[in-house]
Amino acid sequence: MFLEYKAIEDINRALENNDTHAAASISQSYLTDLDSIPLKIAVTGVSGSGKSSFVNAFRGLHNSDERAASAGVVETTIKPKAFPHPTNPNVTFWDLPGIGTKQFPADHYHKLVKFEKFDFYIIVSSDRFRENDVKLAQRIVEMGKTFYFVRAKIDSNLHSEQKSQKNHDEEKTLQEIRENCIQGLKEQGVTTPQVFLVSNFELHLYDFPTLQETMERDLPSHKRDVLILALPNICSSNIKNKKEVLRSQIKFHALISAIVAAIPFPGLSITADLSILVSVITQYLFQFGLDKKSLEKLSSDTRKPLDDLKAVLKYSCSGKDLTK
Ligand SMILES: Nc1nc2c(ncn2[C@@H]2O[C@H](COP(=O)(O)OP(=O)(O)O)[C@@H](O)[C@H]2O)c(=O)[nH]1
Ligand SMILES: [Mg+2]
Repeated sequence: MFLEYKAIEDINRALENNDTHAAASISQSYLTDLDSIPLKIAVTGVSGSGKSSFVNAFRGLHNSDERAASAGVVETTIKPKAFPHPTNPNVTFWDLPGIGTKQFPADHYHKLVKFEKFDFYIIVSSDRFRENDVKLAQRIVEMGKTFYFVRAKIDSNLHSEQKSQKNHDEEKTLQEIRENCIQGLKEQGVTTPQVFLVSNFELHLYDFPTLQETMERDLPSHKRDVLILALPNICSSNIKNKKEVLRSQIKFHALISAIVAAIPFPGLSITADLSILVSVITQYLFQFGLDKKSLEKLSSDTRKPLDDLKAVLKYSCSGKDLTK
């Protein structure tokens, strides 16, 4: 917000001096700066807990996508590996090696993985949280950073419970798992643990929506918008929040477009203006998951034919089909 007010103030000053070029260039650098605010999310936990699947799901990718982190393979991460967000490359997920291994002894871990460069940490487990996960959480707190415990594979717990119990009560099972994790963490010395139950295959269910809200609340405001744009399009509130963030940027695009359109070269202005519009609209299609790859994923997730999904999209932009 502060950055936005400052940019508007500077633009007003430039316009008062009739310096439209300066106004356009302030707008442009404001938008460029927004795109380059980094958000670095560290994800860690033992091999097989669901880290890679979580990183993929958060980025809106199937495990089978070529941009996905490989899931289901036994791997020993030996150094932090970055996975950029497909549409917001300034957002990166870092698969961290587990703490307490030979290469990463607990006492030197924070130096080896350069703790300070991450905005927050997600510790993933698919059963109970291990002593080493807790050690890591304690180190993170010592560094003044935030962490969240994610208990993955909740769908498979519920599925087994459903099979084995006659009077299956989903809410009760979820509460039991949540309390069990919290209790286990308290026993290991975490005073107020926050645990989020998640299925990496159905992010809109269980505690992922609460996890998103908690992350948004905890981040400083200039990073909050970056997170909002990077969240998966799993519910209408995410889409609404993205809309608000993008809406607040429209005036800057519009100003650049208006100034470019005012350049007195016949033929050139309209082309330049259109190319700005097409590029902004294309960017929006990616943000809202309406590009070709995202639509294909949606079609496979919802088992609705791709052509049916495309048929309800009502937009045109200088005659181009932007979903191709
Ligand atoms: N049912 C279910 N399976 C999951 C979930 N997350 C991961 N898996 C499976 O668990 C296995 C290990 O997952 P992976 O993401 O590779 O874990 P990593 O080793 O921690 O990166 C894979 O076969 C995944 O398909 C989940 O939320 N639910
Ligand atoms: Mg992995």
